[in-house]
Amino acid sequence: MVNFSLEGKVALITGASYGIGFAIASALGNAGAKIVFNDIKAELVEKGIENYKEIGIDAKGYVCDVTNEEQVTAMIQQIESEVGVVDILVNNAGIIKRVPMHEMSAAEFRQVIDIDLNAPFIMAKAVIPSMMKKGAGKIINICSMMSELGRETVSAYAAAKGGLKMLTKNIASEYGEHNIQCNGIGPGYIATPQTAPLREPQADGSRHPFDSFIIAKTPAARWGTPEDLAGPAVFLASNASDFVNGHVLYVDGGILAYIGKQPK
Ligand code: NAP
Ligand code: GCO
Repeated sequence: MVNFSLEGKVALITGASYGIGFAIASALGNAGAKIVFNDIKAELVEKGIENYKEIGIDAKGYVCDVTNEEQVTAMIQQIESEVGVVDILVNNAGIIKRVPMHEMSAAEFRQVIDIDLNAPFIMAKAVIPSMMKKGAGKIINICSMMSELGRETVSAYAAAKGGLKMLTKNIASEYGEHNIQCNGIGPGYIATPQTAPLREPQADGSRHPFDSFIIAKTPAARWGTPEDLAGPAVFLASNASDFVNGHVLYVDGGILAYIGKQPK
């Protein structure tokens, strides 16, 4: 019998007050996991707890900047004493800056790398020792189309998400013998606040050019929703994927497989 249940597991999803993190945490909660999440702003943690309560999930929220190793270590210790050892870590928190590379400051580049790549390292490093003691663990890194492809203005983000794909493979390689599986989810273009600027209707009411571009590039001919990521996340968080390790599962409606629809 394939086991997709997460009963008795503690799942920590970073940056999960809303967006993709909220959808993944909700799915893991509905599969039986105890949900723990963090956000960098206290008011968003409070809002997130309310949002989870509205869908029947009694989540615990913590204020923590995932780039700050001291805050992360303290948060993991608090979670272990208040809730239990983290069985499932989803490194979801992330930002993007859309700036032509020759105009991007080094500080802006570093900030994106810090949140999108250094933080998943800090978070994984904080939970792996207890997973090793327990003899099991699941780490899921939220990668991107930009783990495979580049595009104008997203150099820092692509570098971070490309690095996150390789960090995923390296954690899988280094900790597989401890029955810790580390995989990635590579969402396609998903309708969340992060991509709202790319879907902004034009002054004349027509679609944003990038919106039309993504529709033409996606065999499913639609943007993804955060809920499209729910099933893949439950699969990678469950014992059903115990022999899947170092893999990035692209949930992109087929973008990576498709040359794109010929313009009329
Ligand atoms: P989003 O709507 O911008 O949400 C990002 C979340 O991360 C927010 O809750 C944000 O909290 C949190 N966060 C940012 N910096 C943080 C920090 N230093 N410490 C803790 N939390 C922090 O983004 P999303 O679209 O849901 O994306 C979530 C993840 O999926 C990101 O890693 C993104 O790169 C990835 N992704 C998104 C898409 C897409 O099309 N949307 C596709 C592929 C991959 P605040 O609001 O307090 O800043
Ligand atoms: C962009 C988008 C993408 C998505 C996602 C695609 O500006 O190209 O924000 O980067 O966020 O990462 O998988």
